[in-house]
Amino acid sequence: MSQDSKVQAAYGAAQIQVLEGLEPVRKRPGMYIGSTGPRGLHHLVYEVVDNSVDEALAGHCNEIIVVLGADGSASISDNGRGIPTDVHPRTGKSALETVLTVLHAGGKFGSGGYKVSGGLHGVGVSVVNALSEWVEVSVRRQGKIHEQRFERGAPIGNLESKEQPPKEEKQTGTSIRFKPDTEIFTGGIDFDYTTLSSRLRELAYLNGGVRIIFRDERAKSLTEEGNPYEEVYFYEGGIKEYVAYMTKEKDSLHPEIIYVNSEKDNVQVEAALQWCVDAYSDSILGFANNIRTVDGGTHIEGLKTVLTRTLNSFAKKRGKRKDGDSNLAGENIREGLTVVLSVKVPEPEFEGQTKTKLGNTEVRGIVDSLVGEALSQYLEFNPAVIDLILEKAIQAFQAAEAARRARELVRRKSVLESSTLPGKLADCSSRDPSESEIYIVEGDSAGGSAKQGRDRKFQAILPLRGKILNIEKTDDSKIYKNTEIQALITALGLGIKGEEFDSSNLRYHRVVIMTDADVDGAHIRTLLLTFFYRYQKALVEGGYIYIACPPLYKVERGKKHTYCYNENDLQKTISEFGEKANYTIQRFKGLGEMMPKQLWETTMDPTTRTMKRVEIEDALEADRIFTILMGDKVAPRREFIETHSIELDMSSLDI
Ligand code: 0RA
Repeated sequence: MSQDSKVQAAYGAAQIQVLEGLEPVRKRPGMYIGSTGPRGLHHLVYEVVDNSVDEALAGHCNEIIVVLGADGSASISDNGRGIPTDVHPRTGKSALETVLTVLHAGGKFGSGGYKVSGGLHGVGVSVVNALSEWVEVSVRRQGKIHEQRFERGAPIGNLESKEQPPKEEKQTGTSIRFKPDTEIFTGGIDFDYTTLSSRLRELAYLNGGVRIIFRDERAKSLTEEGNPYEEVYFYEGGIKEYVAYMTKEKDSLHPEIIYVNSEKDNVQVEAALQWCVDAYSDSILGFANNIRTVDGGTHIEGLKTVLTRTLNSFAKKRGKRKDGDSNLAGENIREGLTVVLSVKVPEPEFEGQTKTKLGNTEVRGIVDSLVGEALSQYLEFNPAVIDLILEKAIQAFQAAEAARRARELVRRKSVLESSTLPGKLADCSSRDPSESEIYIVEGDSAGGSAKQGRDRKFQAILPLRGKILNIEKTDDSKIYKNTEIQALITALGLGIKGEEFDSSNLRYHRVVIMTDADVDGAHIRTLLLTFFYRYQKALVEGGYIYIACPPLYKVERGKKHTYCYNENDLQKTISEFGEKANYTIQRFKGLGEMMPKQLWETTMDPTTRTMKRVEIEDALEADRIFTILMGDKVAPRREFIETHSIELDMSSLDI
């Protein structure tokens, strides 16, 4: 055999092996990327980005550029060392080709250290290759540019190498461009800007000093001037800046964010903590190897334990608690606390159905001891800070005690647990919560229209008078004394604040907030949302809360009429109706002005109405927004309302 044909034969054999190697991925993509829907699609980008982040974690890369191409491709470039291109003597293939065509090959070439890969993602770039119509890889390394193309997993031709232009000789890096395969992603391959930008921003926070540039070159995203839309995420302060962002609307209890960054037994622990004055809940955000651990795990357990122990010990030392006093509870100490905790573990174990809970038992003790040391040291040197934190925790402790007493009182009177429904509730006749809905309306006159207009079989009406209490600013004991809130709690079957939510007690599976389409209405709606969010977050998370969309105008011409839900609608209708002497416009100032039948037709009839389901896309963003809207700081609230014009467009609230 000639040299040439030998090479060809070897190449042919290798190619077959490759196809066999990646075939299972194309056959059962779900096994590798979870789904072939939008989640799986975005997973492809994360997979490649994770490799660049690994290169950054190893200290060889500080810039990652992600571009969504006009042709439907995504490209991820970094200035790392570049994937090695030398030929492996046994496989006869370059390292690059191996990484792209052999399952799980990525790690073998790595230099150890922490890897994002191996965690939730970590299936390897070869999976991206297998599920792409094509992939183009370009590597700058050792003064050369090496390029290779793949189609549906198979190499098209050999690795081509050419000299780098002399000026760029020292530049190194990897660029991977791919177009997801529509044969696999049958639901479409349209990347969502917000989904990707949130994750990229998060990665930039978690890896301080790494610059992530995100550019969208797709036609639909071009700016008015016709340029691609571009954002740069770069946070030198890392998670410290993350905490600063999360708390920027709140009043901080201490001027400096408490920051811990150390390592023990190869586990790296980074934490940033900030207590704020007027926040009642805590936000602890955990990550392991850059992956958000939604369900917590050993790192979070370690953090909570050490916070409780350290602060109780300071409370004694500083004479704030006497020997006989009971300890401050973890919740008391964490009130108003925002933390980002990011650990990097060599061999992470992710547990739970969604693999978002860190399982490594050794991490609990490591976080406990490292955070404990740093926190104690910081607090020793900042007695004013510890006193403020303790004061807040003790207040929380006392409020919790008061609330407990109030709750017991309430329980004894069995207001919450009795079956006596509030007098002003016009209940529906159905007893099946899954088909029942309750409309919460403002005032008796709107309540009257709604009662007459409803379908009483499955629609209940609860009119509330005036503005309900602002729960952000109130402690628990007051909540139970407020009659409007009591009515809400009993009508819905909510139980005690913060206690495990039992959806089987919920009396209606659709809770509809129906307020006037004006500023007051918007305010009441926000108060109600805040109430649900703070009182029983699971209600919002479970998708039980809805917002009714009543019309603003009725345009009438002769026997024909149209309802308009916003200014746009109105303009469109007017231009369709033509000459002005031809039609009349009625503007509804409130729900109470509508005839019951009108209210039914436009807002309550399931076959014709539109309703918005309230979702917590991002609980933290919601928390931030609630703080802006409900907190004491007036300036940010005004600014927010002005820029988001919440009266007109609830969807911009993202809650
Ligand atoms: C294997 C070994 C080395 C780097 C990489 C892979 C690598 C992979 C990707 C994927 C995207 N960007 C990347 N950057 C690097 C180490 C190479 C060396 O020792 O020089």
